[in-house]
Amino acid sequence: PIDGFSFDKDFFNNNPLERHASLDHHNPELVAPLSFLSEYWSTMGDEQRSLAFATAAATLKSLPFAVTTMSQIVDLKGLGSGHCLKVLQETLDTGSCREVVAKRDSDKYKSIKSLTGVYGIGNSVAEKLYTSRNITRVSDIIASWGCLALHDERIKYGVAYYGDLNTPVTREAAERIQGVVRRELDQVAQGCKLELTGGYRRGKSSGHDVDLLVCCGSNDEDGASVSSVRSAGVVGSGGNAGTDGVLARLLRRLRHTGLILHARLDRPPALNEAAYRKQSDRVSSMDNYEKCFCILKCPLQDDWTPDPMDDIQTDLSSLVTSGQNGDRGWRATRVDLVYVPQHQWPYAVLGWSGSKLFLRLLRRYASSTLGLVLTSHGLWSKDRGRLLPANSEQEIFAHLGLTYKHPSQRNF
Ligand code: DGT
Ligand code: MG
Repeated sequence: PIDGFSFDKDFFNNNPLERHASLDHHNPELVAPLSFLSEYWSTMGDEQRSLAFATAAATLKSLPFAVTTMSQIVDLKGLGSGHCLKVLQETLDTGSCREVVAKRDSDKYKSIKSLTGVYGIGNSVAEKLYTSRNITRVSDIIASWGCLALHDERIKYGVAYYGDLNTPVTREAAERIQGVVRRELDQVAQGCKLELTGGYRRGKSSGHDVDLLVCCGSNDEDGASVSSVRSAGVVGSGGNAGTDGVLARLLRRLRHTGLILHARLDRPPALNEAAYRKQSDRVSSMDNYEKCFCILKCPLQDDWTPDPMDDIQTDLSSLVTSGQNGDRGWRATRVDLVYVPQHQWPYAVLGWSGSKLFLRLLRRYASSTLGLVLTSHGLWSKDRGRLLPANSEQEIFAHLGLTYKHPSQRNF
């Protein structure tokens, strides 16, 4: 017993997926340095180290008591090697950690952090810009734009709307986006589901983007065609031309109403069941749904309506000017629209509700303990490839032999 709590350490250690990780936990001071180190390594492109610190942070988040001495935690599973323990010891002893302070203040980290904050710039491009072009800030990108040869079109918009896109999106704003998308979706097809997932579903009050899943029932599962979306002015990638599906029609409406600043449609080639399973052997969070990565105008007030006649700028300097105009009734917001066929809905909702670490642990558990393959598309037995159907998240947890976990407890 610790401070009156009866804490079953063996159960805690042996059943990591039965732990509850809520936003409001007992150890914010100890979680902060570990979360920072996870974020640090993710920014610097070392996902393995990032994962180790994220796992340690999640372990502390799910403890039912506030840690006061190292003896309470030294033998907890999930705290990893001595490195995390050292960080925790110093934080408990002194209230801070020198490694965290040094890393947070390092010039390279600050630069890579600024550069990867640009939509469309990942670690490797940021690293190249920093090392070979001496680019350290977004203003450097703007100043050297002509000679940087950044061909990914998203970057131009990421630079122009940098301020907006790096300001957390409140739940209220996310719901307003859901409202405007709902309005246009209802014009496209009747009775569709539109679910706000990601961190908001786990109870977060803000996030970096708005993750919306769309499902229009079994009669309309073809998603969007590249040709029709291109004609709506949206950049498509890959995929086969097909019939004009819900996502294509939705995007066209959003563009016509003047809500889209940028949109990139991702229509992966159709996969058969065997290919779904093969793809999921990677413990990746990527899936094969048709989706659109957008930057939308999020109204600042409920009564704002977009002007469809607004000029859509495409050159960087006009975009930057428009991006810095804070007085326009909207703010640029990253929105992911994902089209989900009805029979895969519960799996997609589970996959897109996160957290990324929770899903990673769940997939690994399904695979290594049960010999099953779990993805955002379904759950299969590895040997015979039998699909385990589910009508709800509860049924998925039941297939996995786990107690149902409410989204608010999945903040690993
Ligand atoms: P945020 O937006 O910073 O508040 O945090 P989250 O938790 O909403 O994280 P986010 O938006 O990056 O992703 C939400 C969940 O959706 C996460 O568990 C992973 C999943 N997810 C995100 N992007 C993709 C994707 O491209 N494919 C797949 N399969 N899953 C994705
Ligand atoms: Mg999100």
